[in-house]
Amino acid sequence: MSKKRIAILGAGPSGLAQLRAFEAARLAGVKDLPEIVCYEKQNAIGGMWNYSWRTGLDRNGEPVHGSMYRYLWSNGPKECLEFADYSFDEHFGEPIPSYPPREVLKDYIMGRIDKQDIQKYIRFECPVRWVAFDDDTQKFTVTVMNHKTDEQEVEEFDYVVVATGHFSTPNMPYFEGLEAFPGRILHAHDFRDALEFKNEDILLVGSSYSAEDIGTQCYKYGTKSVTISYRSQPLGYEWPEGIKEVPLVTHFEGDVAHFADGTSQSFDAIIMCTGYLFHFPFLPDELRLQTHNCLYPANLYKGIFWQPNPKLIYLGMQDQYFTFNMFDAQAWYARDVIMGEMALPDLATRKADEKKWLETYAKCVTVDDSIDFQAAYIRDLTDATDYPEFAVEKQGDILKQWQKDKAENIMTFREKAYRSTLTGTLAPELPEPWLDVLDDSLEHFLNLAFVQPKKHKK
Ligand code: FAD
Ligand code: NA0
Repeated sequence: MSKKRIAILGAGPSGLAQLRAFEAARLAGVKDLPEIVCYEKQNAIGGMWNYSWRTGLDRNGEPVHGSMYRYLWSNGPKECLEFADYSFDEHFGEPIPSYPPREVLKDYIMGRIDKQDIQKYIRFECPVRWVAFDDDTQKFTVTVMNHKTDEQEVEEFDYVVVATGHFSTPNMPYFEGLEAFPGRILHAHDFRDALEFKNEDILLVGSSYSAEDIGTQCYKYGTKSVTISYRSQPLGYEWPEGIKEVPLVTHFEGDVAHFADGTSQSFDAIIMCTGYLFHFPFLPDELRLQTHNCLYPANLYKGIFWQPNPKLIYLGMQDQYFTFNMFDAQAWYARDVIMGEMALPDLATRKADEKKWLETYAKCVTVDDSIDFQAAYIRDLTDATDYPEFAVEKQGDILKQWQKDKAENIMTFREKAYRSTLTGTLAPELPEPWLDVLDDSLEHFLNLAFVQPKKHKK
C-alpha cells in the first residue's frame, strides 16, 4: 500500500507544530510515517514571528503575511506558551524574563526546529493557490505556485492541514471623509516602526490588543499624542498623559476626526487597529472555514477537523490566550488521527461534541471564564495523546494574574515575573523599566536579563 501523503499549508508556529508532532513520533520509534510536504509562502519558517520590513506585496507579488512590527514584545507571559517538550530554560540555558521581545521568542521557536532538522519537508516561496477534494478518489489536489522554479505544481494528498494563520488580512473599515484625510492612513497589519510617528498626533481606531500595544509603543518612542477610538468598549486602562480613549469616530473633515460624543480633534495619521479577516482564497466554499476571531469557531470537531470532511484539518484558528502549546496540542491530536491511532466518531457524534463546547463557550462571561474555557479545551486534547503533560490550568492562573497586572499598570506589566509550570523556574524581573528599554534586539535583551549570550544555545 502506498504511503499516506499529508500537505501542511504554512510553516508558522502551527505548521511547525504539525511537523514536530510527526518528528516526535519518529523519535519514539514509529516507522510507518506518512510522507509530508509543507508549503510556505515566505522564504523562511516562523510565520508571523518572521519580521518583514515589507508591506503590501512581497518580492514575488504575493500579499505580505507579516503583521509584526519593530520593537514588539510578547504581550503575554512566556510561561503560558512554553512548549511542553522544550522549555525556555533548555533553549536559553539560563532563566530569562517573562516578556521577551519578538526576536527572542522567534529564537525559541526556531531552536526546537533546528534541532530536529525538519526544514527538509518545507517548500519555500510556494504559496498555495487552490485545494480541491475528489469524492471518488477521496484525495485532495493541491495547486501551488513555486516561485523558485516559476512553475505551478499540482500534487495529490490524503490529508490537508491548513495552518496559514488568521491575523494577516486586514479588516479595514470606512468612515466618511477618509478619502480627503491629508495624512497617512494604514492598518495595523502595515505598521512597522513607531519612530515614523514621532512628534505626531495619531488616531487609533479599535480597542483590542493591536490598539493597546501600538498605542503604548508609539508613546514609548515619542509620539506626541495617542487617541484610541473604541466602538463597543474602551480598553479602560489608566493611561499616562498623552494617551486617551474616545468613543467611535463618526466622520472626518480634512485632518479633523469627529467622535460620537461630539468632540473633535485634528490628527497627523490614522492607524486602523480593527482586527483581521479569515481569508482562505485557496479553498472552495465546501472546504472553507467561515468564522470570526473567537475561541471556538463553528464547524470544527475538537476545534481542528472540518466537520463535513475531517480529512481537512485546521490548526490555530481560535482566538488565542494560549498559543504555541495549544497549536502543539492540536497537532499531536491531528497526527494521531491521521496515523490511525485514534478513530474519529461519526458526524452526529462529532456535531454533538461541538455543540457541547459551543454551549459552554456561550456561557463565558468574564475574561477568566474564557481563559478557563481555552485551558479546558487544551486539556481535552492533550488527555487523548502522548503530548507531554503540562499544567495548563496553572498556566491559566498565570494568565488571570496577567490580566490583573495589566489592569494595575498597562505601562509596566511587562516588568512582572512568573514561574514556569514546566521547570519551576521563577523568571528574573526585567532589570529596567520596559519604557526605557528601547533596544529590543536579542543580544541586548539577554544581556539586560543577565543571561550570558555565550551560554545561549543556537
Ligand atoms: P502564522 O504565524 O500567521 O503563520 C502562518 C504561515 O502560513 C505563514 O508563514 C504564512 O506565510 C503562511 N501562509 C499563509 N498563506 C499561505 C499560502 N496561501 N500558502 C502557503 N503558505 C501560506 N502570540 C503570542 O503568543 N504572543 C504574542 O506576543 C503575539 N503577538 C502577536 C502580535 C501580532 C501583531 C500578531 C498579528 C499576532 C501575535 N500573536 C502573538 C499571535 C500569533 O499569530 C501566533 O503567535 C502565531 O504566529 C500563530 O501561528 P500560525 O502558524 O497559526 O500562523
Ligand atoms: P487585534 O487587536 O488586531 O488583535 C489580533 C478590534 O477592532 C476590536 O476592538 C473591534 O471592536 C475593533 N473593530 C473592528 N471593526 C471595527 C470598526 N468597523 N470600527 C471600529 N472598531 C472596529 O484584533 P482583535 O480581533 O482582537 O480586535 C479587533 C491579534 O494580534 C491578537 O490575538 C493579539 O494577541 C495579537 N497582537 C499581539 C500583540 C503583541 O503581542 C500586538 C498586537 C496584536 P469591537 O467593537 O468588535 O470590540 C504585542
